[in-house]
Amino acid sequence: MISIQSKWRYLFMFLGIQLVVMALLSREGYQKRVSYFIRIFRKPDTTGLSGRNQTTVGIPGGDVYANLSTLIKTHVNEDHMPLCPKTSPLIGGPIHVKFPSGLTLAEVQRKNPLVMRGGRYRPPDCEARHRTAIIIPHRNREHHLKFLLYYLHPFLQRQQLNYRIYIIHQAGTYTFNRAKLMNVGFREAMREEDWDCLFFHDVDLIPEDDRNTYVCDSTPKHVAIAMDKFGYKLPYNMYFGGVSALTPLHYLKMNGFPNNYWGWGGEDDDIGLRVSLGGMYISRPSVKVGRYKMIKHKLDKGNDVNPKRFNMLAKTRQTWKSDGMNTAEYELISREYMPLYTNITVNIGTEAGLHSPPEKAAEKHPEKKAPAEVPVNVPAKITEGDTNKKPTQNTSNHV
Ligand code: UDH
Ligand code: NGS
Repeated sequence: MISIQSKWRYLFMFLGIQLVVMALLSREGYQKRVSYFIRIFRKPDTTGLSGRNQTTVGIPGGDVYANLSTLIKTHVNEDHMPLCPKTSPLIGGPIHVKFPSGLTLAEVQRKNPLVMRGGRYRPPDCEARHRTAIIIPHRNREHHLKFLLYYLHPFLQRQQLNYRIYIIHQAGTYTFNRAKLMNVGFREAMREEDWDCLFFHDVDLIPEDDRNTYVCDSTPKHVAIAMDKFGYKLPYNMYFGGVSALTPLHYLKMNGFPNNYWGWGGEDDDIGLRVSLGGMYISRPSVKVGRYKMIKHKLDKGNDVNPKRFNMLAKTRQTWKSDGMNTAEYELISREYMPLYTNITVNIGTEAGLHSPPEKAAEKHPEKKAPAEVPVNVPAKITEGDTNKKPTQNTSNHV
């Protein structure tokens, strides 16, 4: 018979063993085994949200930073790094997006310790399968940018991408030109690295599901297909706005984007048309994963609705070969390697051309110096050959 004393002994032994097991499991390196066990016991997802990419435990509460603490910069031999898995084990599905007041860029930086200067990231423990440049047209939207960076950095890290975020900042106060800024972004990103995919991304759209992978398809991809402002569905069939993804080859085939849409509207429809004029189809993610929350805002000062947009759209078939990436003229004002992004400030001129009024934009940024190897007064024309240029990476704040 077991006495009361030995019962206590057994109980303490049992608790002791449990403690040791828990301590072992919580050690780094056992994390994978823990998630393996959780996966075995987890109920199958009945929400219908888990697509074919879902391989890991879901993110508690959709926190985009969950799982990322398992990434630690280790001293691995970069020459012998294994290729990252086809589907990242860090992907978790739906992301809960909210916009807390008081968020600062310093906080975003603190939460993303592995992001290098210029908004550059490579997975620390495996060689990425995909190299993606994010191109964001920008002016006077710092508040939106802060939120986008807060969500986009961890989102891309969860996808184990080799990526960099480029902000293409229009200098001066002349009417905004979203599509021309994208042409600048394409050229400036490609001159820096051999990206295999470019994501053209509005600053106010926050992805809500990390199974929406930021990699290119074999055809141009319209990505922001389900926005909250449109009731999470496409507003119309040919819609190509918000976020899209193209390979350099797709971009060349459609002669990039138009340069002549000044002000709001129509340029995204023109880009959509160019895809078919370039002999390509549009691909899209599923509406379950291509979900975005838009940061609410009004039409910006300096971005009035473009009254010429319908006339211009009617002529795209005649103009796309003579207006696009082959005729994009601009003056690079600066390239700054900020902690969370590369900031490219550019003079894109006006409807009357690049040199009217030429000095104004530069005068507005007297503190910004011209980059050493790009002469400011020489219009930067894009040629096919340029897309493969790959100078050495400079990590200083100003080039
Ligand atoms: N953008 C800026 N600064 C500007 C204007 C536009 O950074 O001054 C960029 C930014 O990345 C933005 C994108 O260009 O996300 C698209 O511009 P938008 O957000 O103004 O366009 P959207 O169609 O919203 O998303 C317009 C809201 C009201 C339109 C009403 C027209 N009937
Ligand atoms: C279309 C615009 C697009 C615009 C889309 C959504 O009408 O540029 O609405 O606009 N095309 C033209 O005006 C020709 S939104 O609801 O986001 O303001 O992207």
